[in-house]
Amino acid sequence: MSEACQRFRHRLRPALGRPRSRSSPHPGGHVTALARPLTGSLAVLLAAATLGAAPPDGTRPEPAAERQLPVISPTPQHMSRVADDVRLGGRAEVVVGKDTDAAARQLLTRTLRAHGVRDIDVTTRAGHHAPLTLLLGPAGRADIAAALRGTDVPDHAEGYALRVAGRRSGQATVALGGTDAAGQYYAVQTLRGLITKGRIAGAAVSDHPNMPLRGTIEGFYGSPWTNEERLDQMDFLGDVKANTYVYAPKDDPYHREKWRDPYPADKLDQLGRLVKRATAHHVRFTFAVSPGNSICYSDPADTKALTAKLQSMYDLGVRSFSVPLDDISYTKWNCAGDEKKFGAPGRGPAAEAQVGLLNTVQRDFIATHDGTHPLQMVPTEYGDLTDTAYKQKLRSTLDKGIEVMWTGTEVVPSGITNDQASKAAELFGRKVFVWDNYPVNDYGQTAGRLLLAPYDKREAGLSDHLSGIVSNPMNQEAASKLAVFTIADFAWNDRGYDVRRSARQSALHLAGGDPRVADAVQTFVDLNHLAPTFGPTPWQPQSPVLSARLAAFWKAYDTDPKAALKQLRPTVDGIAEAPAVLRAGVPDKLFLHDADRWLDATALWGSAMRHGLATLTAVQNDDSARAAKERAAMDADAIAAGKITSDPAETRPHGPVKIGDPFIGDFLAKVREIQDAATEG
Ligand code: 14T
Repeated sequence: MSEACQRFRHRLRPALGRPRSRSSPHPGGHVTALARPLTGSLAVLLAAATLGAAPPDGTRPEPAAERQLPVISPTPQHMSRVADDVRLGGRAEVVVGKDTDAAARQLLTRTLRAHGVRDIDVTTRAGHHAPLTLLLGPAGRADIAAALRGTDVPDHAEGYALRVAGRRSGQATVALGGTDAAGQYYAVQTLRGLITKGRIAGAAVSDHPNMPLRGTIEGFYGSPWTNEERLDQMDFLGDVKANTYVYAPKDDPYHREKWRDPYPADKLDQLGRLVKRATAHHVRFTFAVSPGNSICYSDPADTKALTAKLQSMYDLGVRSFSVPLDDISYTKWNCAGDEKKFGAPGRGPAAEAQVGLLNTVQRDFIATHDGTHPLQMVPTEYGDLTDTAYKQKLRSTLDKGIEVMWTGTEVVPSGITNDQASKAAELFGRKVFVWDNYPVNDYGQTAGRLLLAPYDKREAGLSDHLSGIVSNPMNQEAASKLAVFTIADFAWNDRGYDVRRSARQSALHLAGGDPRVADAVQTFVDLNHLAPTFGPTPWQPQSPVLSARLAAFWKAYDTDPKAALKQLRPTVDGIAEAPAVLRAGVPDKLFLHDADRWLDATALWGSAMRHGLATLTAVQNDDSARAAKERAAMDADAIAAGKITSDPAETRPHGPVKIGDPFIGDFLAKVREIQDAATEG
């Protein structure tokens, strides 16, 4: 087992010692039977309805244990109700110690403030002057350990235990204990999720990630993210308990072509700000430099140039590094010296040269610099499971502490199974770190598309074979968050992952918690329900909701057209109105910018469909003049929608914006046929 794997080896203590009569197994985790997450708005509404509502006359108050807990994402390993909900008033006391994590503390006070707690006393000793006391620090701190009252503390990096306790006196305590600094921060993130309508749900949570590395890799071709987008990404990654952002934009010249050159001062400045923001959210800003297109492996000056580049990033505060060697040729050398040293070009010699470089970086740079995380690399053979001289060399000679990335099979995989991941781990001689090309949209088939489908077809149990998963997202940072939210959920708790629940939670996150806005988000997602696919057939079903409703509509139309039209109307209205609901209700301005043209197109296609329904209604009423008018309006909207293209400055490749295809187009075509037939008849 590699050093890295040992460091992160999962050791879960035996299940909680207490009787758990109310607990029912939940895939990958345990939540009380009644706390089993309901999907979506129902959960939110129920939570809201049961919190603090006075029971109607003659009914007994609901026992605390039977009230719904809010849905927390990523899905915690264990969560149960142990107390009544606790009201957040105007005052609270936060008890910290010298080992309290600064980021966690800041997040906690910000959270309390955001929920109207104006008077916050941060102290090192509880005075219990305020109605609410929050204890934040290592789980082993005496006051925290006592207040956790036996809540299991996971023996695991980035783990935490949290317990809410109300007292008859009206005083309440919340214990937030981490197994390390990141764990403290994640305890506070979970606390955020437990707050609804001014109340903290009375929960006990024991939680830890199943995969040590979780997050995103900015590793696509085309327009790199702006610094504003990257800063936004750091905040977001913290929210979803992800700890990794790899900086590897293919089109940053200083990352690839000009890898030897130092960053100019202004770029360095921007990177420095980014590193700080990442650190404030327990995100490891991982700097990647890709020298493979021009490096001379046998020239010590090149190795020196590489470590100098890494050093400049170390000086900015970077502690995580990667040397990707993807998308380069290993059938030619870049200098005569390499041919002399390693022989004729080929897979084996290429691996030998790469291993020489990487082991040197590991030994002379990573191992000699305080606080660094294991070096990461991307092999040139990153997307298959064929054993070759290249992989043999890598697994037998590459330093065991180095993380090796792998994309799953076929680069853009339609799924990743346990068998495949276990095979990859065997071939590379260590757990692999998945670079998942999801939801990246930088190649031909994705022209004009936003890929918004939630993460799917990655098998539960992958955490046994992987050291982590990072998403390679779209050129559009904010729009990528819909899918990345679900990927972070899976990487935290693959066995507890539920795609429908995660998709709903992701929509709610984007909607700032508003269920009605989240419904519109999900309508929009349905029209862009795609994932990266190299082949001609998408493996994620496009528009699963709309396509099923349209199929049902045409079936019903044959027998009872008026009823069918009435039934389809809310779906069509939902599409036509979704853009306005999103524009008014989504607080994320970057998302609205990313989605702008797709929202314009959705409004037009929705309007075209409305005119389509009106055309059919007019045909049913034998009103041919009206039918012709509505048909013309429908065609005009469809033509206008078809003219919208993606922004070439933003995306690569670029093309006409696609929405709900082919279903909307097919629907309109059928309306035309019916109207034509009625006219002829
Ligand atoms: F390093 C890798 F793991 C990787 O996936 N590299 C690139 C990546 O930068 C890109 O965003 C992604 C999706 O297009 O795929 C890789 O690049 C390819 C791979 C191909 F097989 C580009 C074109 C290909 F045909």
